Amino acid sequence: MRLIQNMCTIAEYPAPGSAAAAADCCLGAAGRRLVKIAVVGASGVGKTALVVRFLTKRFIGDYERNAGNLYTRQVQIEGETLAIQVQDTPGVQVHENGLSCGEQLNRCIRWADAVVIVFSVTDYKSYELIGQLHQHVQQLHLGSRLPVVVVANKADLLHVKQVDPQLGLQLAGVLGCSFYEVSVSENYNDVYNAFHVLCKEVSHKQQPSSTPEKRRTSLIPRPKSPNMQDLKRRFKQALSAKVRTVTSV
Ligand SMILES: Nc1nc2c(ncn2[C@@H]2O[C@H](COP(=O)(O)OP(=O)(O)OP(=O)(O)O)[C@@H](O)[C@H]2O)c(=O)[nH]1
Ligand SMILES: [Mg+2]
Repeated sequence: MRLIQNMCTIAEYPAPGSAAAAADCCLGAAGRRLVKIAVVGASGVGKTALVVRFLTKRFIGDYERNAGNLYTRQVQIEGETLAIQVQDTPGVQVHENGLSCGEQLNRCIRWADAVVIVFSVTDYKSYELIGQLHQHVQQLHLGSRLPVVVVANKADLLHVKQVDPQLGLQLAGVLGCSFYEVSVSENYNDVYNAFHVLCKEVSHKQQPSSTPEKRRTSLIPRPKSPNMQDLKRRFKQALSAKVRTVTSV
């Protein structure tokens, strides 16, 4: 694993829809395909811990709150090296009328090719947010279904568990997302798998018809290039026929 860059904020990146963003959309450093992932969820569920674990394999235990940093690393997906940008985000606030997503968070979601929605199994309220958050994410990407993975974190804290992982699995099924129960503090592999599956989904979405298209074009018969020998022969035949006609007259 190679940590390429960190500590940039999303504000430094081109606004979605701009010409710069269009140029930036699929290619990262060194012309690699780029996958942009935003990590969202309620406050304190372990978003920063999850991102740092994925990037460094380490669990530190104490993280700056609402950091909102952007990180980049490379990952191998089906033999191809992709550049991944991971955007940590501030915790979503909940008000009486529902979710309150600030402009910074909305910008991150619009920028992303895929989203990780995190809740903590020790916080039922963070689980209750998942449906609304998923809806909000899809609303900001109207017209294209954004790949989303739901992650239930803090699986190690059995004694203070408030959410049965089955509930998370069922909800993710209803929303059409993948689901991972992880303990960021105790297990790196599950964290890696959650990101890996998401990257794979985005990668396939970025090249939806590459294989069938290739196959289709290879099936279309190419027009034969003119055979010079054959042309010469037919030209000679035509000439001698004319000569014969002339002499017979
Ligand atoms: N036991 C345990 N603690 C965890 C786990 N993941 C995160 N934590 C702890 O949960 C607390 C919150 O983690 P953060 O990563 O800061 O949570 P966050 O979602 O980024 O929080 P905000 O930035 O405030 O929205 C920290 O004390 C972490 O050490 C885990 O899997 N198990
Ligand atoms: Mg954080």
